[in-house]
Amino acid sequence: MSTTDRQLRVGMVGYAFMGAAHSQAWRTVNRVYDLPARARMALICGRDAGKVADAADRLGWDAYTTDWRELVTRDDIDVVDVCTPGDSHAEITLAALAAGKHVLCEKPLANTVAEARAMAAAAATAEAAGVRSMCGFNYRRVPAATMMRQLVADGRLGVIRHVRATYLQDWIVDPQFPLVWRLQKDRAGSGALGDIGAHIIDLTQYVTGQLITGVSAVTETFVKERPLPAGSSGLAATVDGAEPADGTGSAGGHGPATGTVTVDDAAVFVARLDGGALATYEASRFATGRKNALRVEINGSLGSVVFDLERLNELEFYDATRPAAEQGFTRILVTEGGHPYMSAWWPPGHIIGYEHSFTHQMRDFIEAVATGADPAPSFADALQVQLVLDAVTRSAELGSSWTEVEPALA
Ligand code: SOE
Repeated sequence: MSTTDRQLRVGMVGYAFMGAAHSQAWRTVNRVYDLPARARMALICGRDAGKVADAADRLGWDAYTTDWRELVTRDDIDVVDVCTPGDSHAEITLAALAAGKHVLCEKPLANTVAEARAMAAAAATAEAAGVRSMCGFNYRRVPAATMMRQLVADGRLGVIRHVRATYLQDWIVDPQFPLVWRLQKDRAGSGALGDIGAHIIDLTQYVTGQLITGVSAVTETFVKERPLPAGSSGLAATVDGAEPADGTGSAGGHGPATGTVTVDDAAVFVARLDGGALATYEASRFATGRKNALRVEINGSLGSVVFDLERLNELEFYDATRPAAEQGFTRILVTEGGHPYMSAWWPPGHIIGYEHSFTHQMRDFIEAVATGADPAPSFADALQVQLVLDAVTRSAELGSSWTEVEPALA
């Protein structure tokens, strides 16, 4: 229970998968953590009045609107939470920052580097006036992933030599799966690369404290034409067939017409990090049997560590400083009160799940807003991820030629 009366009135735009995950977290966070402010789920926005009314009721919001411009300018809103497809992140976020609202924006920050630069610049200006902004790379807040960073920062791995990251899904393996908005470049920016590749770029840079400086990449679109979803513009359905984030149409079955897939189905690249490590990345929606498999392995001069989202309460740690006879990968159960974020949850051994990463995200954001601290990942951090995505795309277009990541301060 929070011991404060200070309220942060949240307005959220979008109510599909991420909107539901964020709602769960806003609902829970003050019941679990004692924080300097209490989030109030004041207003939710979507374009379709009937659907957003239902979402408000189902997800626990006080009121709803169909006009995001009203939401970002209302005097009784303090925080704007952007959970829409990428094509509206920049417009909503820039308007919210201009209105003096704190902003939490889902990943990837934007669809283009130009948009991300504008958002990072606006966030820097707003920061001087006490306005905070953060990008929603939630996997940083899985306790085992946070602990992985601590092990690296404490020097337990020594000099980092290798980073090996994969994020694999299979939800579009069927060529008859419809042409949903995530498969449209103008709505999503890119495909597997920006949707799930962005997560492993952010996570590995966060864990190692090293930034990617250059890449050599290949991308592929295995199925180039797909049926349009019936009863919609063809751009509306979400990954799980739920309502689109902005209520732009139905997500039902599909009809006879087809359309062109304009994003990558898979992206694979090698990279150099500024601390000297060599890294490999694979993001795919065609990894048959892999539903949401994110794995990161780091090898250093003194040890190795492995995080696997399908076993998110654990870390595998190899400590090369131990006597040879005792060496081997050790499974650490990350459920002790002393582990990151865990003191507020259950007794040791009582595991947590995917949704907790969002609760931890809201915890850190509320604390930053209430205390005036800088939340991370900042929009500047998210711009850097966007620059890596851009370098990967350019490299793939140039037949995998080595491509430097543009500096953020260009
Ligand atoms: C869909 O591919 C998706 O929901 C991503 O958009 C999320 O960021 C990821 O956490 C799970 O998969």
